[in-house]
Amino acid sequence: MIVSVVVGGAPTPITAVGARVIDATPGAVKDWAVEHLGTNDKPFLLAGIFSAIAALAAVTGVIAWRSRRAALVLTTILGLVGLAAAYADRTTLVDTAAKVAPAVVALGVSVGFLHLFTRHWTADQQRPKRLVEAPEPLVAVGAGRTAVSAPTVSQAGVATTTAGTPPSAAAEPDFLRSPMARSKRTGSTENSAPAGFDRRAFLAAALASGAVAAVGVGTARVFGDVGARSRDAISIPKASDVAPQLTASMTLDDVKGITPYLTSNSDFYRVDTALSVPQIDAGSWSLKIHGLVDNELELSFADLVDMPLIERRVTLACVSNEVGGHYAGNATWVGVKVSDLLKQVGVTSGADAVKSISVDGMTIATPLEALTDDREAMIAVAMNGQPLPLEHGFPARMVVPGLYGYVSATKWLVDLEVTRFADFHAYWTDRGFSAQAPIKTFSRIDVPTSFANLPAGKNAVAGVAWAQDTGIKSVEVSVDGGPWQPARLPRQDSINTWRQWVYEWDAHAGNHQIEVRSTDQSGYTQTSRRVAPRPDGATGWHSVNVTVG
Ligand SMILES: Nc1nc2c(c(=O)[nH]1)N[C@H]1C(S)=C(S)[C@@H](COP(=O)(O)O)O[C@H]1N2
Ligand SMILES: [Mo]
Repeated sequence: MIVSVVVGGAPTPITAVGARVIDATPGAVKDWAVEHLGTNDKPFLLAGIFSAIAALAAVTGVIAWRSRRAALVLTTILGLVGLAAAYADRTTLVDTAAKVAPAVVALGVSVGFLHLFTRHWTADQQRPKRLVEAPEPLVAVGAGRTAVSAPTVSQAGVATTTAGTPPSAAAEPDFLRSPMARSKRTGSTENSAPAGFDRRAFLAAALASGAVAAVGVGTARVFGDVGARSRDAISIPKASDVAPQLTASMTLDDVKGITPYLTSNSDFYRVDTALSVPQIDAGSWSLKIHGLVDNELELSFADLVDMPLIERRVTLACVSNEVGGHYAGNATWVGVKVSDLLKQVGVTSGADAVKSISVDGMTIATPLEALTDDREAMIAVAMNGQPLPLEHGFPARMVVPGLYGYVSATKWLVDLEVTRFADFHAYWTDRGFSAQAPIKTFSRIDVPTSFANLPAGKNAVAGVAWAQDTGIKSVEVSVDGGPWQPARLPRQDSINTWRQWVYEWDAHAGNHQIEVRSTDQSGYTQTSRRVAPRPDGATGWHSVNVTVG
């Protein structure tokens, strides 16, 4: 099972337990994890769970030394915890199989092998301290050879030698008469093994459990690859309404060290609560639209991409992004306008929100207005010319320009319910984040980086700024608290995309602090006041300190 996580990245009871840990983690701890561990928070959590499992396994081993029954009971309980977590974590039918099956196998394998490993261990608290076990459970591993040791085990689980209390002849195992075994006996750790310990059987069982793990990896991969195979098999039709041609005049990509205008799929930030990426087969996927509507609708993937498709460049941003942070990315998306879908179902009066649900149970509430106004919110099916990457929501996700991801960008989307804000709860708003969360006007210095050493003279100070659904009007730079100097901006692509900026700085020797701020097209200039991401997004000017000369 451990191998299957490491090698296959497939869902296992471990990730299921992890998912429950994530859900139960207080918001503040989650903020800390997102902020300090970034996208590494998942490996970090898994490493933590593995350590805990290793510790539990060691404890179980020690317990088994003293009482097999207690160890078996403990292992069964742990297996059931994993099974329960896997069951709670299930989503689709395939997903249930992919998650619950490994948990059942894990339970069976761990209990089964613990039983096998310790089958002949007879050490038990109930037994007198220095009793040497009768060797009935000897296992013959080969003609004339038995590999069972029979030292005594003290009450504390620490082995003692039998010196001075020779076992009765009847109780003496064969090996005690073999010269090799005898020589090993003196002072060897072999004596710390419980009665009935069989090294060969132990090795065989260990090998067998390795084989079972390998089969498990294979099985997990077959289940686990459903999404990848489906993604490889589909193609997305061309959009009938395409984004304006992207020209060199809209970017500053030639400035060294600047964030590229378009973020590649592999560089795109990822923030979600999914420990194992949901695996969805587009062929069996469907999207339900229901709630306060005249006609409910259920669309297959083919139905969805049969509708008119639009192509737009949109910059997504995460509310957890700190000043200077990198939880934002700009991509070309293709999808179906949410307003087209809502027209088709007919929204009834009184509705003011749409609750979207992902296959893994994420619930996100979006204001109805943001889904129907001219920002052109979409159900996206392609990202930068490819079907959505699995990590970014394959086969379909929401993209709503101008709203932070946690109130809009539902990945692995399966359900849309037209409703009222007053009538339900959503995942993040239950954890202290605001229900309404327009992206705040923001700017970041990409180059130079903090603590860089620069030559005196002309240096490019550059970065990105965004104010989705409003548009960036200007960006200014201040050095050492001096007057704000205008940065140069390329031609605006769209109000929903970030804008790169550059300022030619004539640097003099010494230590300097460079600050940036932007003004959006509503006339709002970023405040210097630093606030944390919770509850509705960070504010403050980004600055870097550099040494010149
Ligand atoms: N199913 C699901 N969708 C989700 C999330 C999630 O945890 N689960 N996180 C949201 C958040 S907080 C953000 S910022 C965006 C990030 O999208 P990305 O990972 O594609 O960059 O996805 C949103 N959609
Ligand atoms: Mo987010």
